Amino acid sequence: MQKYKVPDMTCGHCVQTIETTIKGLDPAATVACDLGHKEVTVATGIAADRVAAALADVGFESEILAR
Ligand SMILES: [Cu+2]
Repeated sequence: MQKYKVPDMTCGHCVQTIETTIKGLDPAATVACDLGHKEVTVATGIAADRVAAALADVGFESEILAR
């Protein structure tokens, strides 16, 4: 399970953007956003660096906590 810290994820709209972006990379991905902790948990076969790069492209810098 991949885990990311996403400090700029502050509301439901951010969550929507993040989910849509990750599912755009991998439609089979499972994405869980924890707004309180600003953490995103992802189950996917896509490399964490690619997921982080896609999030950066839509304005969300992230720190990979688990790959
Ligand atoms: Cu937002």
